[in-house]
Order: sequence, then structure tokens, then C-alpha cells
Amino acid sequence: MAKKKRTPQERTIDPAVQKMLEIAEQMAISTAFDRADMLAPCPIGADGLCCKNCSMGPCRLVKEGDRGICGATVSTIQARNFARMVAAGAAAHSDHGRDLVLTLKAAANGEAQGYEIRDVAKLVKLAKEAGIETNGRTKEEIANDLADYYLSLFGQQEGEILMTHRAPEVRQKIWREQGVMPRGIDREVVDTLHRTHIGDDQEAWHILQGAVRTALGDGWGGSMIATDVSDILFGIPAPNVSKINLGVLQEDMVNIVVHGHEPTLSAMLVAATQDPELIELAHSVGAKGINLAGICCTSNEILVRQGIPSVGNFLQQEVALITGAVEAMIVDVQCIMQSLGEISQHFHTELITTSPKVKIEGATHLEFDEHHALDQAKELVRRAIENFKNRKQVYIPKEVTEELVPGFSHEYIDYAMGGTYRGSFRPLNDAIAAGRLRGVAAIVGCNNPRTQQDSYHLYIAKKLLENDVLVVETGCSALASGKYGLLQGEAAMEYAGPGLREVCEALGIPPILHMGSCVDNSRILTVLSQMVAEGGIGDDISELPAVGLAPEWMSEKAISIGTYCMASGAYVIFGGHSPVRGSAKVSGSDKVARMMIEGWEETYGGKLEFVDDPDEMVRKTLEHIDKKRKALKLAEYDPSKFGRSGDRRIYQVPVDVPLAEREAYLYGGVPTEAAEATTKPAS
Ligand code: SF4
Ligand code: MSK
Repeated sequence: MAKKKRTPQERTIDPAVQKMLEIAEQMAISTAFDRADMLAPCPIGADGLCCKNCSMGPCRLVKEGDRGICGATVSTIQARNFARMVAAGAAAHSDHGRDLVLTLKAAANGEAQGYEIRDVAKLVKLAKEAGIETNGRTKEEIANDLADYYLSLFGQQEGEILMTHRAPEVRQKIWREQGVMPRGIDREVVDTLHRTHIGDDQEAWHILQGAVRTALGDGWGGSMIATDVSDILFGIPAPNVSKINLGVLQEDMVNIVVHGHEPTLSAMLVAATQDPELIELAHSVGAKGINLAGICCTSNEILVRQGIPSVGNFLQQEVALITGAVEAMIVDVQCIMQSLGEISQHFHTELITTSPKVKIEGATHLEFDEHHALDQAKELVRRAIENFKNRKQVYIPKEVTEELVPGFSHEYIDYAMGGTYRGSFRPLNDAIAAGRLRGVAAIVGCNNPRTQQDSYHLYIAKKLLENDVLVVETGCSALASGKYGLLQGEAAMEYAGPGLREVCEALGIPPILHMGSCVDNSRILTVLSQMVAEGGIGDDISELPAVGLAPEWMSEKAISIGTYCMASGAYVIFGGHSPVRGSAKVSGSDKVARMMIEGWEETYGGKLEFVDDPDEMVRKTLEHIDKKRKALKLAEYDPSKFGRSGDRRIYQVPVDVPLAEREAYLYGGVPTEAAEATTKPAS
């Protein structure tokens, strides 16, 4: 049954996207928002109650007690469907990691044109961790051995994935006791696919245990390798200033947009767009230059390292083409909508697929080969330049382009808190212990056209800042915050509570830290482990006053991320509909949902919960943080104790408020402009 068609304002809070949706409507171009309005989700599938794992089905169960033809129960089918989402998400992240290792190996052997080993210090550190000899050896020799070692972890059959040893001891012990310590990255994905085949694992809890092991192989394996190897090849991210939203497209320049997840080709495109010959060629076709910008996590990869501007997050890929200003959209893997092929036909834009894994109807396929990467990147740029003359009407919404400061790698956070010689997480732990910071939250994940774009990300982030929670972000969530100015140090501080502001001002960091792409959620695991190692706030991640949220998730990768964060000890809250819980329309069962909340909390100290209402997400986050603070016997959170002395906001209070009353104005319940602006999203 078709739903009501939403207005652009109901579909997104981003004025630039609202404007482009009006244009799409005038041009009769269908977007994901239109299709979300047209296609009501199947209530049985939405609850994870449809099984099509064999041709006796598909079996659609509708109530507790129903069984599939093979006898599978509601719980078995829900757990199996969930586990398969984890396996697909883990496979996507881990294959991304594998491709980077292959590039590292090629670079080490002088076979990857244009790539180099940029961060030798990180290479040596990781090689030592892997037991690889570093003394008296060239960086290429070390990198070659490290690449071989990492490749072996994908196919490893027994033992433990080395990086799991970065987790606190207590956590590793839990994984061993539960039999979920991942043995090899690929092995666990295959294990989950195998055990969810018809006639295999039929006990929901046992299926979920397999999913946990697979997810851990992603977070502490494939994703962590992707992050580490990207740092070796392209450098460890550090804060830089860039711009975000559709307005980064330039009317008088050749616009090339990269989209997907991998940094490999996009890093070469950064170099190619700076080539003097190609810039000259762009001038010769009447353009002022070449403008490179990104979407989704490919964007995050080159944003956090090279400061390349971002067009925006997941739901901006279609409207970017509708500007008519994009000469080439070059895509690699993951989160690329098939509709791009059709939309690009309305314009002069050439959609170019580059991964051997991805072809799209309507796109030109030019397969990427890292051995000739720079030449290929130059060829792609040349094609875009030659396409400039075919441009027709262009509309770029300029008014809402924001500046942002991304690039907070865990190494940089460590450095920011102590400097090169005494980097440590002590100031962060101390601030939490004293109650200046109530806790830490990671807001991650996608956009979903069934939610008003960005509204949940933004609302929850602002509410947590008000409550003195330090926020770290990755993926499309980080891009959402960037679009509304929350990743600028000063501007975001307006929303921060007094203690959080005090900490951020002392450390020189904004209250929301952009930590990178989806695979960089592994950086969050590292930060949590380092906080535990620093001491004073518990011996395990599960003891920290910390919560993870994915308010607008849509991808299977998000499910894998949520599961490995849960198994690492975190309370994880997803927005939107639960894929394992009975809804009002279909009365399934709450058994699997309860396993993920109560069962996982008892076993792993973390839990995974699906919550619809953003206020409820905030309430549950704060409640969990306070519960953990209490268990650690930390000072009770009291915002009135902090942030007043030296608070520059005191001087921003309206002039008619006497100086003596300014504190009361700010802290005495009179709403500040920032607090008033935090309006609840449309449901
Ligand atoms: Fe139906 Fe069982 Fe086949 Fe699933 S595996 S489709 S429940 S018969
Ligand atoms: S890109 S997985 S929509 S975060 Fe990483 Fe965004 Fe989600 Fe894709």
C-alpha cells in the first residue's frame, strides 16, 4: 500500500536537498525519497520473518508458533536473517580491507603506480605488533611482510586474529569463554553463511553466537586492517578545514565526484586533479579548473586525510547529479544507488564504475588496476574535462555550504591530549571521572529515506552535547553533523554543556570529533580500549560510561558494526524498525530481540536495541551512562559545578542582562538560542 507523499521539508532537514527535490519533481526524476513513499515495507520481511533460504519456501511466518516447511521457528528464522546481515556487512568491510592490503603489497614491490608508504612510523609499529623484523630493513621489505601477514589473517583457520589482542584482557577472556574469538576473517563469514543454510544451526542463541564471532572478525579484523593500511598508505588523519554540502560543486569548474567507500582510486584522483597539464586542459575547454568532491565514505576517506570537500552523505548522491554540474561521478563499492545509472542519462554526467565487483546499467565500466593507478586516474580526469562542453542547465544550491574540521584519528586524539612525548587518554579519563564529561557517545551510520534525512543524527547529537557527552562520529552521521556546522570548533560549542565546553576549550578540540569512514569505527574500538588501558574508569569497555548509536541506519554493514560494538561491551542503540522484533502489524516474537538486549548484556556486558523515538534514544543513552558512572563510583554528574569561569558565552548574553545575572541566564533554565534550535525531528 502506497504511503502519503511527503513534502521536501518532511523528507529532509537539509535546505540544499529540499531545493534539489523540488527540481527533481519538476523534472519528473524519481529519487529514493519518492520510492520510499511509494513502497511500503513488507511487514513480514521487516520483522525478519520471511525465510527464502531454500526452494520449499519462501516461508512467511506471522505469529509465534508458526513454522516454515522445514519446521524452522520464528526465532530461528529471525536469528538466521540477522546473522546473514552481519555476514554480508562483515564481508563488505573485510573485502575492502583485503583490497587495501593487496595495494600495500603492490606498493611495497614497486608495482602500484603512484602509491607510496607514507607513514613509516605506523608501519613499523604494526610490523612489531605482528612480530615482523624491522631492524636494518627497508620500509618496502617490512611492508611486504606485513601485507603477507595481514593476507594470512583472512584465510587463517585456527587461533585468534592478532588485533583482538588490542582489546582489554577482560574482554578477550569473555570472547574465549564464549567461543566467539574470531579465528580468521573469511572463515567466520563462511561459517555464518554455512550455519544459516537450511538444515543447519537451528537454535537462535547459537546462531547469534556465530554472528557475534563473524562481527568481531570484522571490527577487530577486516575493518581494523582497512583503517591501519589506509593510514600507512595515505597518512594518519589529522584535523584540517574543508567544506561540505552540494554547494562545494563549482559552476565554472569541471566537477568530478567520487562515491563509495575505498580510498585507493580516490587518492590517485586527488593527485591527478592537481596535474598542471590536466589543469591546463580544463582551462582550454573554458573551465576555471578541476574540482574534486566526494560522497559517502570515499568522501570521508579523502576528507579526513586530504581535506577534499564533501558533497554530502548517502541521500545526496542522486541530487548531486540533478544539479547538472557533475561531469563525472566515479564510484567504487558500497552504498551506490542503482538509480544513478538512470538519473545520469538525464544529464551529461558520465557515471563510471571502477570496481571489478560493481557494474551498473547506464554506467561506463573502466576497471581500476592499482598497477596503473595514476595513469588511470589521469584518464578519468581527462574524460571529465572533455565532458565539460556537454553541460546544459546547472543549478547548485550554494547557500547552505558549511565549513567543517574533520580528521580526528585516535592517534590525533591521543596527541591532542598530551603532545608528542606524553600523549595519553588521561585528560579524557580524568574529565569523565570528575563529571566534567558525563560520558562518551559514538553516533555512526547511514541515512535512511524512511527517516527525515539527518534529523535524528542532528537532534541526538545536540541533545547529548547539551548533556556534557563528548560525541565521536563516523560515516554519514559525521557528514550530517558537518552540514549543520557542528564540526566547527566554536559553532558546535554553542550546543555543549558547561563541563564539555570546558574540556574542549582546554584541549582545543570540538565537542563532536569526526573520526572517519565506516571502517574507521575500528578507531572507536581503539579509543575505548585505550581509555580502559589508561585506567581509573574500569577494567573493560563494558564498564565505561559510553554508548553507540546508529539513528538512521540502513546497511548490513551497520548491523555488523552494531554487533561487534555490542560484543566489545558497548550499549548500542539503533533507530528505526527492528529486524528481529514482532511489530503491531505482524505478531512475531520478541525472543530474539530479548536475547540481544538481556542475553547479550548478561553475556557480553553490551546490548543491541532498536528504539524508534529520538527522545527515548537520548534518555536511554543518558540513563546507561549514569548507571555506569554509578557502578564505577564516579562523582555524580552535576553540570552546575563546571564551565562557568572563563566561559566566553557569558559575554554573548543579550546586553540588557546585567553581568551579575548572566550565569543565571545561561544556566538557570532560560533557554539559550542553541537549546531552542534543538527541535525534535518529524516522525
Ligand atoms: Fe522455509 Fe525452511 Fe526453506 Fe526457510 S529453510 S524457506 S523456513 S523451508
Ligand atoms: S557510507 S554504510 S550509508 S554510513 Fe559508509 Fe553512509 Fe552507511 Fe554507506
